[in-house]
Amino acid sequence: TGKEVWPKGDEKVWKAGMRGVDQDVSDITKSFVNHVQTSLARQAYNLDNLGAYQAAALSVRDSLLVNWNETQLNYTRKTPKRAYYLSLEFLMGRTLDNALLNLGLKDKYRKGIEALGFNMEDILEKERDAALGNGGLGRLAACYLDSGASQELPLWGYGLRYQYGIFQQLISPEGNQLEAPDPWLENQNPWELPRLDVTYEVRFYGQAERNQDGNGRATWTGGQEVLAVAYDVMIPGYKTKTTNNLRLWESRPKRGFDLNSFNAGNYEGAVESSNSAAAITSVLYPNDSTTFGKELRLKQQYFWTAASLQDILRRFKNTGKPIAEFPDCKILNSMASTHLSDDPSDAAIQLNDTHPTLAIPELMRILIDEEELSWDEAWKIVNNTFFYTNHTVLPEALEKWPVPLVEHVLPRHMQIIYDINLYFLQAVEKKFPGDRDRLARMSLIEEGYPKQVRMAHLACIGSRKVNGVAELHSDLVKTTILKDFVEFEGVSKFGNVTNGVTPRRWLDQCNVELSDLITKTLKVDKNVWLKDLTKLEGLLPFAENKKFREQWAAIKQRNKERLAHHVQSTLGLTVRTDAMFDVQIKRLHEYKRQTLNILGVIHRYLTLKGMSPAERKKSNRKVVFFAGKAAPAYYIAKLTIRLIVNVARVINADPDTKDYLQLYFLPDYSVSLAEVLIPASDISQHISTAGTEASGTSNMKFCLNGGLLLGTVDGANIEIAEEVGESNVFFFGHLTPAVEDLRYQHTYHPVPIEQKCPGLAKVLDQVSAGLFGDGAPYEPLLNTIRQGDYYLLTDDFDSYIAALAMVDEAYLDRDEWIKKSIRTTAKMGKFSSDRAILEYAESYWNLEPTSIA
Ligand code: 8GP
Repeated sequence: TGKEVWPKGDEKVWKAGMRGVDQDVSDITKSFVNHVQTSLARQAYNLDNLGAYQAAALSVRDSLLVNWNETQLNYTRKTPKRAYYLSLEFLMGRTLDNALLNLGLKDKYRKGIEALGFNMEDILEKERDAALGNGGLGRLAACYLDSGASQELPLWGYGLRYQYGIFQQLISPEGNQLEAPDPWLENQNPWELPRLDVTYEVRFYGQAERNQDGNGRATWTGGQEVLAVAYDVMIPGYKTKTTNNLRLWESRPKRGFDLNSFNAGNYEGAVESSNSAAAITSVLYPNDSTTFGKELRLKQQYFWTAASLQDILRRFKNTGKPIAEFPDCKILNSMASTHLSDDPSDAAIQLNDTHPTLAIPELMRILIDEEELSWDEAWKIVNNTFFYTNHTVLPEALEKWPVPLVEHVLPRHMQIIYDINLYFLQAVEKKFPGDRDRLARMSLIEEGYPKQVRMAHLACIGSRKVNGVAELHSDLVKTTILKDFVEFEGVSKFGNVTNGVTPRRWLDQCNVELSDLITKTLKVDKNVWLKDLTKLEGLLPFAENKKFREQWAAIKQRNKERLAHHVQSTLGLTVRTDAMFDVQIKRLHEYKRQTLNILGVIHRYLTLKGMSPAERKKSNRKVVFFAGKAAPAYYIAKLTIRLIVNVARVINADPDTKDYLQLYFLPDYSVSLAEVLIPASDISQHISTAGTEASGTSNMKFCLNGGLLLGTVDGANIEIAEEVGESNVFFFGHLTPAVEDLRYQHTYHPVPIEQKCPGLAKVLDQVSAGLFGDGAPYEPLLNTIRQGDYYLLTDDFDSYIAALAMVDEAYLDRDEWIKKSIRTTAKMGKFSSDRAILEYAESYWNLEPTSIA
C-alpha cells in the first residue's frame, strides 16, 4: 500500500532533467564556478577561501538536494511509519566535510578544488560550527540523525533555529570566562532551506473556557499568536541515497508591523509585538542542566512542540491512513482512505529529555478540543506515540515549571495537566489505597510556593516507554527518580539504550590516517566496517604485529603534531609533542570534577618541584589539556576555569618543570575543536562522582581513536571497560552504592581535610597561599571541598593520584601501551550510534528501514 504522488506532465522528462550525484571532477568544477559567478556574484580573481567554501558548499548542497527530494518522495509514496526526534538541541558542528564523505565525493572535490587553485583543508576551516546545543545531549541528537539516515530509517529531527547558538567563550588575561554572542548565520547558511510555505500558528496566553456540556473540551482564545516558519536541514546518510530532514522552526510575528500604531506615531509600539515574537527563537539557553522559571524558555518549548505536532499531524492526515483503533476519528474523516494500518500508531515521537514534554498535553488538546476525540481515545493515542529518554538523575536538573507561569502562558495546558493528574492519581490510589505519601511523591504537581509541574513525571506517564542512556544510569532511573513509577506501571516500561557515537565523524572524518590504516588492515571496504563497527575486532591480532604497532603509534604522533600546530596557530603557544597527551574536554560542572583534575595537576607540579633534576629526568613527560564552557551564571565552574588558567601560567613558565609538565586551557570548546583534540589523546579523563554522569559520549570517541580511559566507575565507562577489558582502562574512586553513605558521613561525622586527605589539604593550602596568584578569589571554590564536599573529592583524591601513577607507569612501557590502544579501538564496536538507533527503532518505535528503490 502506498500513496500515489505523481508529477505534472511526464515523469520521465522530469527525471531526465534532474542532476545526478554521480559526478566527475569536471562536473564539480563546472558547478563550483557556476556558483561563484551566479549564486555568489564573484569572480575568479578575487575569490578568497571563504568564497571558495561557500561555492563548494552550494555545489555539494545541490547533490544533497537531489537525494533529499528522492527520499522525501519515497516516504510520501510508501507512507512508512515514521519516527520524530524532538530535541531542543542539535550540536551539528561543520557539515561540508561530513557531507562529502557521506556522498563519497571527497577525493573528487579535492581534485576539482585544487585544480581551481584552492586547498581543501583551508576551505573546510572556513565553515562555522552549527552549535545549537550545550553538550552531550545535543551532540547525541546529531549522531542519531547521522545514524538514522545511514541506516535508512524514516527519522526526522525537530528543533529550533536559534539565531545565536552556544556563546563564544573568551578567556581574559586573569583567567575569567567572558561570553560573546555566536552569530553563526552571519555569512548565510548554505545548509538550510527556508520553507516559507511551511508555517503554523502558535498561541500563547489568552483564556481557556471549559465547554458547558461536560465532555472535557475547552476553547482557547485570545492572547498572542506567533508564526512558526520551517527551515530544513538535509541529513545525508553514509553511502546511501537516504537523506533525511532536520526541521528547525523560526518564530516570526504573525502580522509583522503594526501599521495602526505606526500611523499613530508609536514606532516602538509598532515593532514591539514583532520583537517579542522574534525573540522566541533568538538564542539557545546556555545551561547544561538548569534553566527553570524563565518565561521565554517555556515559550520556546511550547512554540517548538506545537509547531512540530501540527506538522506531524498534517503529514499524517495527508497519508490518508486511519488510526486503526479509532476508525471514527475526525482526523481520518478529513481524508478518504483505503488502507488500514496494523500498528496502533503511525508516528513515534522521541522526547529528548523533558524539554519537549509539553507535546503530551498539546496532543491531548488537539485530539480533544479540535479533533473531538474522547479523553480515553486521546490518551491512548498519546500513550502509543511518545517515548521519553532521561539524560540525568541530578536532582537539580529535573525540570519543573511554576504552576502560575504555566497557567499564564498556557492556560489550556494547565487544565489538561490537572486532568491528567486527577485520573492518574485516582489510578495510583486504586492500586495503593491510602498511601498518601506515595500520592504526594508521584503527583505531577509538587506542593510548595509556588506549586510546580514536574515534567519528568508527566513525560513518564504520557509515554509508552522510558529509557536511560547507559546501564548504570537506567538502573538509577528505575531505583531513584522514577522508582514509584516502576512500582506502579511495571518494570517492562523502563529500559536502557546505551548511547553511541557516529564513527563517520568521530573516526573516519577526524582521524583520516587511522581510518585508512584500519581499512587496509581489515582488508574490507571502508563502507563495510563504518556501517558495522563490530568489524573492528579484526584488528585484535594486529596488536601483536610490530610493524602495525609502529604505524599505529606514528599516526598518534602526527595527530599530536596536528593539535600542536592548531594551538600554535590559534593561540601562539608552543606545545611539546614528545609527551603523553592527557585530555579532559566537557562542560564545566562540579559533578564532572575538572577540579579534581586541576588539583591533581598541582599535586604533580609540587612533586616534580620536590625532585632532584636527575629524578625528574626519569619521570614521564606530560601535557594536560582542558577545554569546556561554564554556564554564564555558574560561579564555581567559572572559578575552576580561572584556576586552570592561572596554574598553567605558573607551571608553563617554571624552568624546573616545564619540560615535564605543561598545561593548556583551550578556549571556546566546540565540535570542531574536539575533532582535533580527540585523535591526539593518549589518555582522557572521565572522572565524575560515581552515579552522576548518565553516560558520557566523549569517552567513546577517545577510545574509538585509540586513547585510553582514566575514569570512575560511572556511566558508559563501565560498559567500555566491559568491552575492552578492565586491564585496558584505569579505574579509580568509590562506587555508586557508597556515595550516599559518604555524603551522610560528611554531614554528620565530618573529618578535617588535613586528617582525611593530607595530600589534598597541602594542594589546597598552596592555592590559598597564592602560589598561582592571589588565593582569595579561589576560596569559594576551595570551600566546596573543605566543607560538605558534595562531590567527594576528599574521598577519591588518593585513589585518583594512585591511578595517575599507574597511567605513568604503563606509558613508560610504550610497546605495551600501544597494544592497549589497539585493543581498545578494536573492541569499541558496541558504541556506534548505528547500534543505538537500531535499538530505538526495533525495541521502541517499531520502525523499519525504508530503502529508496
Ligand atoms: C548528558 C549527560 O550528562 C551525559 O552523561 C550523556 O552522555 C548525554 O546527556 C547524552 O545522553 N545530559 C545533558 O546534556 C543534559 O541533561 N542536558 C540538559 C539540560 C540540557
